[in-house]
Amino acid sequence: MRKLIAVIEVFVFLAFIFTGCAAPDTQEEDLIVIGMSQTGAESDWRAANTESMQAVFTEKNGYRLLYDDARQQQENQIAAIRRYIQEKVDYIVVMPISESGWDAVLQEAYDAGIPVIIVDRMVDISDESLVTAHVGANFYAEGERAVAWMENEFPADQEINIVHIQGTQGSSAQIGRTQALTEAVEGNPQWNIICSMDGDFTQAKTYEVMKEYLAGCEVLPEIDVVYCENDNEAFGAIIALGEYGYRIGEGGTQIIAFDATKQALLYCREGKISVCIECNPMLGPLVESCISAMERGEKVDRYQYVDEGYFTSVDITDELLDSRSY
Ligand code: GYE
Repeated sequence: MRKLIAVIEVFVFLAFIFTGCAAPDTQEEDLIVIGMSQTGAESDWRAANTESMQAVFTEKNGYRLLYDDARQQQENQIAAIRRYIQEKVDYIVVMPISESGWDAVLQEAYDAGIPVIIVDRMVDISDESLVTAHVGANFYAEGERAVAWMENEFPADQEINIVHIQGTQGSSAQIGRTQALTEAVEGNPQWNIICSMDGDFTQAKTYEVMKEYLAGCEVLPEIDVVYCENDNEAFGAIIALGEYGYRIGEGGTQIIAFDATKQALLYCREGKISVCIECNPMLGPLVESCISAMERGEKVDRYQYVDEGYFTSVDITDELLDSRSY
């Protein structure tokens, strides 16, 4: 029996040599292991962001991607990072739900010698060196683009009523976009925020809070602008406003939305969304080039921002829609 096993072992060994195949273990060992902690799946933007990462971190490209969906809970993200540290992954990639509360766990990753790349939103930490790089967007600049559109759209002496629907509280996207609006309102005595709500970046929550707000008004207010901090919030707001008889678009209630996903661009072409402020979710290639540079021993820039713009109905061409994959 033992002889038979030995013969089989020799045969398997020769088969690997002659077919040119490496044993599966060796192949696995060559892969760069990425532990990724994604915020959740709250929006179309998020789905596109996850897909963009999965498209580049493939075995074909030399990677093994471990993926964890934190379902919008920071404690789930922290638990996933701790698991990745124990598993001794090569890199940790985090899309942080909020800015605060990361010092301890990122220190643990640092002590374990695992580089951490923060993607999309930022973290607010006391020691910057705990993070190797941040790949994402400048959310304050996005907010400034929305404010510039408003300044251009409404005459300076016109009183305007704004409903502000914020994103997930404490996330960089919420903080930056909110800050730009708050500062603009402080500088424009004619601009009034008549209501501020948390839409948590989802269509369902925004539909709910918007309806609740309108249901609680004795007289329906005139609303000139709804500043939605992402597209899905805009979709929810449009449905709720429609149910209360609001006329959406120029001359009525104008919707501002952030992200510029395909569905929002289609709405923009129809006039349902007046301006789409772009936020690019396709960050996978940039994160991958950052990691491959580190693999080659090169130093990478700590902050890497993507270029973004904005769109109004005149910009929505068939080519743009065809080229939009998300
Ligand atoms: O705008 C929103 C998502 O952090 C930039 O999060 C991201 C934001 C994006 O849920 O749709």
